[in-house]
Amino acid sequence: MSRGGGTSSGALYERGLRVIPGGVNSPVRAFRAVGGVPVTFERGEGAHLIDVDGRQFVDLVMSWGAIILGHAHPVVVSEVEKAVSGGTSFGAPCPDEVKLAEHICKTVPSVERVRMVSSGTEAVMSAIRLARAYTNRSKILKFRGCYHGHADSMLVRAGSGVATLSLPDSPGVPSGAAEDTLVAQFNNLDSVAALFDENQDNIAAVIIEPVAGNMGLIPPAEGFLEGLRALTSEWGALLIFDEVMTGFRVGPSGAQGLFGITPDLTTFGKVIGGGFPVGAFGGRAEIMDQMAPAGPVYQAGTLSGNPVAMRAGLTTLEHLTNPAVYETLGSMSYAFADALANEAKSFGIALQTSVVGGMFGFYFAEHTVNSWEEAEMCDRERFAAFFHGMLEAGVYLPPSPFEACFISTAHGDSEVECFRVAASSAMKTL
Ligand code: KE4
Repeated sequence: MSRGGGTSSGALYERGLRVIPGGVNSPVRAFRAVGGVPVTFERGEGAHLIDVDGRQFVDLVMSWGAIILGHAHPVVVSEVEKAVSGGTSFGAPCPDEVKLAEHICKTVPSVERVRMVSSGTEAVMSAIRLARAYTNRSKILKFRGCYHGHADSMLVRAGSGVATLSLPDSPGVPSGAAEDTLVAQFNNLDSVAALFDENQDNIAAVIIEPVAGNMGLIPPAEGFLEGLRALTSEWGALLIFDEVMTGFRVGPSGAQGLFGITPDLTTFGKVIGGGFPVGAFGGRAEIMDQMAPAGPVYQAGTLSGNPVAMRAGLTTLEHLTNPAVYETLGSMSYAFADALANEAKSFGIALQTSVVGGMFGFYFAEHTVNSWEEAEMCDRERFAAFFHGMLEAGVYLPPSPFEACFISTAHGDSEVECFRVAASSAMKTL
């Protein structure tokens, strides 16, 4: 039995391998961590994906968190259809880019100015350039297992697909780019303080996923983010919250609102594009106004702020203004995580789960997981077997133990029950 995709997925994958490196346009999709043939999907409907062989799955990837209202949400589709009928990109200002920027600034108090780009990677890359320019320093401190996109300086001990493929770093990243990247341990303030003691006032910024979603799901330990804020302020470094994943997913003002921390810069992506290619970075006006053409720091993009993506993002965020939406997302995440934990318990299988807002994670491990070092000790073989058991039972999980699960407002009790039944049958095979 070829695990993973069915006959048509397999045929398309074979064709893809002949013209696309690895047959995919983003490595983590290739099932390398779990084996088998990647599933090719024809369409999405609410909480479900339908593959090219007509099989339906409960989707817990949701385009890696980008789809928070469910696939093909009727209002998003209708608004996008209206926008696209007026043209797709002008390379000039359009009304919705102002409206989306206003919405983000109103909803995330630390953001007074925001610049739209076309991916999370671009947002992070630009925020780092801005931090270096603003502080006139060169070093950037990141955390082992955190993933911030594929800009050279961030491909150092990164999570997500880099960890999935067990790439220590990436060839092609010149030592000059990597040597200015310092790496600390997530949830370990002493490791951060030590690097500041060592590098003094040469650190331009600390960049962090305030909730680590690229090594499974690891919430910040009590006091960790507060400690980062204190250390960066003490040393004159900027604190960058990479909220590409958590922004508008874990709460109306993202993780910074949830944990009450004010970063200097924030990066966004995924949800703010409503499924279209959008990233953004923002922060205090006195920092952001260093960006060209207001200031000297250059950054640009042909499709930045295009009317269709802006309309999709704005329509999506306008459906997320009621805080009750996040209470529902959070309780639904717990329903999935608890179903998993209960099934594991009934089979005597060691499993750890974690939940933050509209995302949850799990590890096959006896030990609790609070850092990359603990995440990488989880049982990857057991994860791979569980992944395929779930896939066979109609649930599409992220194909890597170093990713988080994402739900949408379209996920409900029937999806939880389907998930529970699938987990019960998958766990029998472990
Ligand atoms: P993109 O360039 O993929 O839009 O965003 C990069 C990025 C930046 N920061 C954080 C915290 C992120 O999670 C990401 C991208 N997330 C991964 C999923 N773990 C995208 C999936 C993929 O690489 O295919």
